[in-house]
Amino acid sequence: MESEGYSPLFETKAVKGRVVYRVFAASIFVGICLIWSYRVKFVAEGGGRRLGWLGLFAAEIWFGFYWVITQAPRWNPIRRRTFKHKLSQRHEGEFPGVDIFVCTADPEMEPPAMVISTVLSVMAYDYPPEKLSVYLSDDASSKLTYYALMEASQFAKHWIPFCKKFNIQPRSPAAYFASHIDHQGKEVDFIQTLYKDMENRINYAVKLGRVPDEIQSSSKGFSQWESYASRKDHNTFLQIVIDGRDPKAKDVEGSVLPTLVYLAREKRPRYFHNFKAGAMNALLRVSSQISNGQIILNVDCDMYSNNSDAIRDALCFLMDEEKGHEIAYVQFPQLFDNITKNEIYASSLRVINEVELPGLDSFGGPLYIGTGCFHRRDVLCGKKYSKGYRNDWNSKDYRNSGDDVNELEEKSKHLASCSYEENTEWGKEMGLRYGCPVEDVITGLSIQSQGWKSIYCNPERGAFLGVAPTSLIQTLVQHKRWSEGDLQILLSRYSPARYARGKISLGLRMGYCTFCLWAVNSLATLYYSIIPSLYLLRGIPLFPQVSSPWLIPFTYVIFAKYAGSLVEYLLAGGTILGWWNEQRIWLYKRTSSYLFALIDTVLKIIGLSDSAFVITAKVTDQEASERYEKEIMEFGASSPMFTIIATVSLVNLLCFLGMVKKAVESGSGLVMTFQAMALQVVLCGTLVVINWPLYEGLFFRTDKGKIPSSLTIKSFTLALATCIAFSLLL
Ligand SMILES: *[C@@H]1O[C@H](CO)[C@@H](O)[C@H](O)[C@H]1NC(C)=O
Ligand SMILES: CC(=O)N[C@H]1CO[C@H](CO)[C@@H](O)[C@@H]1O
Repeated sequence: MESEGYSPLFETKAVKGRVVYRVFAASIFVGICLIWSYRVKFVAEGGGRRLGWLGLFAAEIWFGFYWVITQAPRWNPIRRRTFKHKLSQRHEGEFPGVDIFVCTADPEMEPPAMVISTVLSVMAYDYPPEKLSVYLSDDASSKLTYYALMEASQFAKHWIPFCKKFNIQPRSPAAYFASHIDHQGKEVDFIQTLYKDMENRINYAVKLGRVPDEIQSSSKGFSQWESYASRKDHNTFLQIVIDGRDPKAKDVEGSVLPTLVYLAREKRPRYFHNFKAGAMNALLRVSSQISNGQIILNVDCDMYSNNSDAIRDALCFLMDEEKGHEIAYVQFPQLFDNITKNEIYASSLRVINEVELPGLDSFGGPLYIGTGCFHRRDVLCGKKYSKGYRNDWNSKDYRNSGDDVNELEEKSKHLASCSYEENTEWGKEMGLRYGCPVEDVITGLSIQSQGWKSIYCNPERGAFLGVAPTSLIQTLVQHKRWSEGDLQILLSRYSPARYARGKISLGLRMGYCTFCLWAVNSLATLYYSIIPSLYLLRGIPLFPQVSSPWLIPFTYVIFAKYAGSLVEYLLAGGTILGWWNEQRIWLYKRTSSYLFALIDTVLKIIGLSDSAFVITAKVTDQEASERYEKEIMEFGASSPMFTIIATVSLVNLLCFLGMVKKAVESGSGLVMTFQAMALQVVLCGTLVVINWPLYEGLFFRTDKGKIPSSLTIKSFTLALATCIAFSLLL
């Protein structure tokens, strides 16, 4: 659709099959209404049975309501495609500056060698290097990370020209050499040797726990650590490691290098540091003095760039002459490169990436998920949307090339000091918003509420690849933080249920609620996965009998819902076993992570607890790593979360076995029991089957990843006590 010489830089297409989906969804909704009417019409008699019945009804009301909410992202899905050749034809000479922020916070969980591979991958984008600046924020203020960055700055002189000459992908050296084992050619071997040597030096220093003295004395940057008291008490360390405007800073082919900056903001025990949001805001200010790029890309330190065109993809949206000026940020999906085929921890976020985020794009744009996102600097710094706003890409706001670098460093340091933000709007209306464990989502919501749109960009070749959790506890802890943060957004002043009304569309508000209500799901799920089984053990039916026509809506809703979710999962590129594994993790997340998130949020509201930011470890030991590759579930630790999921699984096992035993003993047989309580038998049986890996971990395994015996005893006792108490009381 070209009109009067304007030809857009991107196109938007509706996904086919929407009508079919809507009819299907409507049929499920009818089924849900019938289930509700059944519960109202036949309220059970008798104290005990009635109680169980009403609880189920409440759970079904919740599930129905939540299901309606989750239809928003599925209602109107779209796909976007960019035209990068048009972008270069029209704008090649006037590209804006791009500042890339990489955040790290712990050299043990996030090894320096991994961090610099990410840094190198983003330095090697196909983009004019004089317009590219990379900032590493190190909240651990670790000499080791700083040292690794110094090494990387030397290696970059070989790596960047090598990448561009041979147009290799991906441009993270670690990922490249891991995936191209059988490469040929002297040049490749040379670079690989350089890389391996550097990696060895860095890993040696890490193993030693300190940077060797001769290296420290050879570089003036290390002297900054003289004032260092502890990780939580030190000055700002700021070093322009490569100054792109320095005529001497050239790679081995004589081309300009991107600017590279190390920052460890000031920390004092008296001042709260606001985690990653605080680090990002310090970076925003410091970078405004050094390069002041109009576009900001932020990536986590484990998320290397897998697609050297990603900046150009993002610019196709932001620089589009017609629609570009209303777009605040362009979010790429969070993808992972260590996912096993059947994703035992469901960590690929497949449905979120392929269904929910594209679905929200049609209602005003995806959430900001904290990594792989291109922002407009102005907007991130608090600019409100106004009609007719036009960005001037030509405003070259660069410092003079003659400025003294040392002076610049000294001048910029106070911008990263603890007290700088006192009595300012930083963290409130400017920069990333503070006070929420998911600072990214709340910031995105607040930007959208100011009238801006966002875009979801999901090119065929994944743009950013990170490290997914490789054990059950990591997965559960990560989801606890996410669901807790999202729930806090619902209760915060930015709540998509209240504050955002009239500011963003209803579809988008429902979309946010899909995530914000994760934690609330815990109660209904816990009820549904325990109570019907206990009633089954007692022989009390809570669902229609096989002979009753009311069984039809139940069966239809269950069957259609799961068939729909399976198809969705397969279309998103998953496997059948992967889907099955996801159902298991879904159960575990809801009964543990979400439950704890809900409890913690309630405690926080009544003032009894504080939230903390937990970093997910990016390292695993050898044996655990082998189990991960064989898709064997990793427990290993003792955690209250495991106690819950193990107890629930054992309650179901005991109920199922008890039911079979009773049915056989009473002579009436399994057929009679099934006719009277078909759905309870199926539900309990499914829970037993899906929990199989857990029973293995409890009883059969002998490796280190099994469930500790103390936990086995504890959860078995709890489960047995629950069953007995229930039998006696009812
Ligand atoms: C990452 O890039 C490589 C090419 O270097 C590609 O083969 C691979 O599919 C990409 N990964 C993802 C997840 O898209
Ligand atoms: C850090 C980490 O755990 N990386 C692992 C990702 O998965 C691959 C296998 O798929 C392992 O080899 C890595 O060690």
